Amino acid sequence: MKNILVTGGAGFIGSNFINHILKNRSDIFIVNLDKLTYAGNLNNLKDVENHQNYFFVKGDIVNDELVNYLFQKYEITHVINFAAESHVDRSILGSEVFFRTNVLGTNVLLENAKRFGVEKFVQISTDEVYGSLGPVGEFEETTPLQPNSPYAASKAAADMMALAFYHTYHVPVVITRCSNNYGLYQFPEKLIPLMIINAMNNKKLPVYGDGLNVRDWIYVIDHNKAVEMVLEKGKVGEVYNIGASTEKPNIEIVKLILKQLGKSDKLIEYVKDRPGHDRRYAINSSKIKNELAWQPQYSFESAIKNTINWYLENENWWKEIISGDYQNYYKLQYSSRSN
Ligand code: NAD
Ligand code: TDX
Repeated sequence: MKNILVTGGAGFIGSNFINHILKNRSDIFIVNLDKLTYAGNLNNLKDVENHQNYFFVKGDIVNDELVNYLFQKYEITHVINFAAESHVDRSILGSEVFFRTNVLGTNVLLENAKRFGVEKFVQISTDEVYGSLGPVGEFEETTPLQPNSPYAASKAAADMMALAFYHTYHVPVVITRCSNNYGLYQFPEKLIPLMIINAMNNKKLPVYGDGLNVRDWIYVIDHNKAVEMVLEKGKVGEVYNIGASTEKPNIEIVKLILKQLGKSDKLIEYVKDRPGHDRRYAINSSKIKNELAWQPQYSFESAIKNTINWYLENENWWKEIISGDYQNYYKLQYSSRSN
């Protein structure tokens, strides 16, 4: 039995991970430590909340006393650190909480992993640590880090600390760097859910700059299967890129969403660009494919369709979110963006 401390398990990727694991594995016990910030949502975990191999703890990864207690009480053997402040635009509005959670929080987890001698520590990082690409080329694991937003810089700092704990103390760290995820339960501040929900409400769809920035998209289940594989077979001290080779300019995604929802392109509004906006991401994931035999299984065409349908069928999930503090965030984010 593995006793895994999953942090940030009430967020988008973490909750999909927990749902996936508890449905498919009986040899894993999960302690989910999540602060339940604006992005954490226990509704994502309704199907598993009473599962015998699952326990939820509301708390902060920066709280060393709590983390120490959980390692001891649940005899933690593995850590998967999803917890983070994850939205680039929010990091541009204010960077402090990004440094606190993403850097100090990771450090607290690493210290405890060292103290208790875990078998593996999976640090969930991002392709954004590599910076921005021109029209050609891809991010390799060896690409030098050049983070451009406060979010990306905080994730890069956490990666460096994790690798330092491997080299100095032999903490069995493995780092994953994935490209842009989409799927069920994604908070509607990120491109895809934001555009779906705005379109459903006949609100303007704010496209930054010329709409030609490119992201490399992966369905969240494919990402999580890669994380599961890294947990099992990933070599310690290594970094694994994860992606599905699905590059799309933002405007293409926005138009696809409008088309599927039967809405007019007139809802599109080009707004002022994100400051420091990375132009293009493209990830080379040959290493995880060759060394761990991972392959993405979902096609973009069918998984994006399912994702849009899920938001159509689950208005209760997102209506609760957008009726809360979300409106203040939205006003703050978009009041200064109109061209
Ligand atoms: P998210 O914002 O949806 O969820 C983050 C979760 O972490 C929330 O449940 C939140 O409550 C929790 N959290 C925040 N601060 C915490 C703290 N101090 N202590 C405990 N819990 C805390 O994020 P996501 O999109 O699910 O991303 C998960 C991870 O994957 C992040 O580390 C992110 O950097 C990384 N990542 C995301 C993407 C993407 O496209 N979303 C791509 C690559 C990597
Ligand atoms: O309203 C919008 N309009 C718009 O044009 C929003 C929210 C975004 N965009 C653009 C900016 C980006 O080029 O869409 C693209 C995607 O934006 P986000 O969804 O904010 O994602 P991104 O900035 O690429 O970062 C994401 O991928 C890597 C995640 O948020 C990170 O957590 C992850 O590490």
